[in-house]
Amino acid sequence: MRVLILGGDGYLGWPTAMTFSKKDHEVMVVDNYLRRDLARKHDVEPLWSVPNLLERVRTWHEITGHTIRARIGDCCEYSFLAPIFKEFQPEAVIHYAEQPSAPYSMLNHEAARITLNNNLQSTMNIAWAIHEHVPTCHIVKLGTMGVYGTPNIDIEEGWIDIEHKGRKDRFLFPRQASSFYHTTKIQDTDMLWFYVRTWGIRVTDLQQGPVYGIETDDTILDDRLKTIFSYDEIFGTVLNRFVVQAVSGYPLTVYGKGGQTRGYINIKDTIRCVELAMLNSPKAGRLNIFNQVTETFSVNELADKVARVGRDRGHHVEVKNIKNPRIEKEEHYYNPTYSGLKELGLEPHLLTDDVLNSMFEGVEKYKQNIQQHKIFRGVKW
Ligand code: USQ
Repeated sequence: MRVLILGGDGYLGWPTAMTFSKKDHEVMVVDNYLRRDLARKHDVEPLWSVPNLLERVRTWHEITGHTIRARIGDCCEYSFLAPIFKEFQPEAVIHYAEQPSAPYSMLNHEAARITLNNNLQSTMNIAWAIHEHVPTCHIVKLGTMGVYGTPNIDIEEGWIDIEHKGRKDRFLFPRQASSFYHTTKIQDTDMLWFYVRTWGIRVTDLQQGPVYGIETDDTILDDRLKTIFSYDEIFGTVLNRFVVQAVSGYPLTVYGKGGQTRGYINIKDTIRCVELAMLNSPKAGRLNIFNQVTETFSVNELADKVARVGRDRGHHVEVKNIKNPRIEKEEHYYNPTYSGLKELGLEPHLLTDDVLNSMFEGVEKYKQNIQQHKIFRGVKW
């Protein structure tokens, strides 16, 4: 397939591009380095630096003989994005081109504005470019489990049947996010659902939980092909952060009571899920939604696992409950459905001790790069 990957420089975008390219899809990546720029501006660069996207694409070609085309530019600029759709005629577009951090979106007015403008404008531009230039193209958009919040009922896979005063209909499952970033993802879904109903485009929305992991089959081919790995409070997700904290002797930062439960996923499974979604395009005029997680854990459970494996490896690991900088429930019911992607063929990589040990190995090699001041600064909600 001809696949356009927007946000192709990111934690998920770059490994997705390599996997698809290796499988002989015709891949083009697009990125404007927003995440790199924000990380530099806020002094929260990843654990190791990675070459720029054009260099990575050259290295990929040198090592595998496969070609990934790359364009540097902003998906919020329609005059940049639309011609790419017109010329490349993608059959699928993978939309990762969003500001991905909840804490960043709560930092200040400027950060909220960037999050809102970037996430909604890019999504709207993609819908228009498809409508105008390649109406059969399937949008696979990365959403988030955070759109649902933590309701006191089971979370369905995107949709819910409601009976009201004797009549029945099907609606998007109620959404109530707990950060401004997550709220833009709700707005994305609403916008795309409108265009699906109105223009008959095809969309799959992947509601993903926090991702962990360092490696995929392709990132290990050469150090220059590594994906970024963030451990700071703004761009790092909780499990990746805990492993770095354990290696550097920083007490694991459990927010509040630590009963916050989420669905988690290994980076290898993210890429497989995106591939399965892409290969199973909905019919015109349909919005597919999948919950992209493989198992659920509380923060306390994650901290216990990391502490146990870390101590077995000789690290001195402490766990500390600190005042929660976020407004979120710390004890709650959580029971999401996540069967759709498994029915399409996902075979999950679960969070075993082996997986944790390989994450520790990956981080220990870069221990000298860990800067403890990046770990916690208390971005408050
Ligand atoms: N947490 C801690 N200590 C930490 C960091 C986080 O206790 O040092 C807690 C948070 O309070 C939260 C949970 O761990 O309850 C998950 O936090 P996170 O920072 O790993 O994830 P979050 O901010 O929700 O966002 C991440 C990604 C985002 C994605 C989302 C999926 O950055 O792009 O959409 O995970 S989800 O959480 O399911 O909405």
